[in-house]
Amino acid sequence: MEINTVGVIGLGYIGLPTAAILASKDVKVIGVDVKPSNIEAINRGDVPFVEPDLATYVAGAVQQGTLRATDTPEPADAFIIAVPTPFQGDHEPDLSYIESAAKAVAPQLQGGELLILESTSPPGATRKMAEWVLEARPDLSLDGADGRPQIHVAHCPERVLPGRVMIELVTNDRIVGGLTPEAAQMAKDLYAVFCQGEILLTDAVTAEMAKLVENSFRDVNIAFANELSLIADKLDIDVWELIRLANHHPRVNILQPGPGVGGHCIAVDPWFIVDADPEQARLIRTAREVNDSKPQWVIDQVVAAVQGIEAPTIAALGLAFKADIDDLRESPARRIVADLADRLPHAQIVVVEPHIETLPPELANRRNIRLDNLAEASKAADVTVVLVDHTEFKERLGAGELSGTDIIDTRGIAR
Ligand code: SAJ
Repeated sequence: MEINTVGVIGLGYIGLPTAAILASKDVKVIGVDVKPSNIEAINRGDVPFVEPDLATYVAGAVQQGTLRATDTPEPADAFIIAVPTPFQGDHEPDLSYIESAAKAVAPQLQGGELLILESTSPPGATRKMAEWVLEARPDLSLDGADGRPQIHVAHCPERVLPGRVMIELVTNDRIVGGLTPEAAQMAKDLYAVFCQGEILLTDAVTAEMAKLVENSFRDVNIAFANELSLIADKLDIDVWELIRLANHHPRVNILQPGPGVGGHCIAVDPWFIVDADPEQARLIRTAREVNDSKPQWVIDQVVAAVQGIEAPTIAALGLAFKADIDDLRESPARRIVADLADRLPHAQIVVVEPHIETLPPELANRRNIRLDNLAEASKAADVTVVLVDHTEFKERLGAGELSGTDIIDTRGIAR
């Protein structure tokens, strides 16, 4: 079946770029979002968040008439579901957004359509999505049984890096897992419209796990580096020198320790594997725990460093979840600053974050936290804690700035 019209459900960090790139290839795209301000912005040709080059694609597609945003799904040949999958309770996946999307799409189906789940999902979520659709539409089927028209369901996880989305959508290889081989092949044909990477076919659960495993691999390896940083501190050796030396071995490649793991993927996805098999996923769970406990260790180090100083000033360098971005969501640095302000009410905390103009809500209006530049922070600080390895910090600390203060360096840039 030829796919001329695609409904994209969820116009966020993944849905909107996917919608825009398909529309740029002359596919008619109907984008669906629950947020009226997003719909209005997109229909004006604007993008409601920052992602390089995306604005050009969206403005072009809206002007060409190939992309339109609305609040309810409409009939289409294929649907791509790109909604959030956060966790709830004790790190259990929350599939309620997928369920709502499935129920919203179901009334639009006639049979023959392709449904793709793009959201990062726990194993079994694609089948669950199909079940929600078929509950609402018992007249349809996955296999054509009893003469009921078929729908084709596949999982195609996104793997693009924020900041490089428009490039990586085209160049990355993709994994496509079908509930049936036919569904996988149909999804491959659709992605081939814009994806120049290899498109690899498998079943839906393997595709779900592949995405989770990629991020867990990284989490486990960062946890190894973070654990080494604690051991090195006990032994009074430099963990960065240790890792640099060990990495000279041809088959060793240790990642970097830090103040903890931030972002909305690596700190979340491994829990989906733990939830799927709590008994066996021991290493994956421990890695999460090691990485999640690192911010507390950093806080304890700062508290120890200011002991005995009557009214200490602490310079906190960086709030973003990683270097050279302005994204503060799920950032360990943010948690460390907030907790320090609670633990040390008599201290002044000067936050330096060159990528923002105002502090996030939970840090703003706190008597003992202020945002300032590096020069001012450097003048005032008794103790400096490096939380993000922004290029600007690397250059200026490398040039000896802040060398007069006691430095707790969670990123290894002040040496
Ligand atoms: N970090 C360290 N030490 C390191 C590397 C990273 O502490 O050696 C920390 C970072 O500071 C940050 C966190 O880990 O707080 C995550 O950063 P990241 O750059 O490793 O990854 P993300 O979250 O920006 O994007 C990841 C990518 N996944 C992989 O590299 C396997 C991306 O390709 C995925 O598309 C994305 O997750 C996602 O959406 O799942």
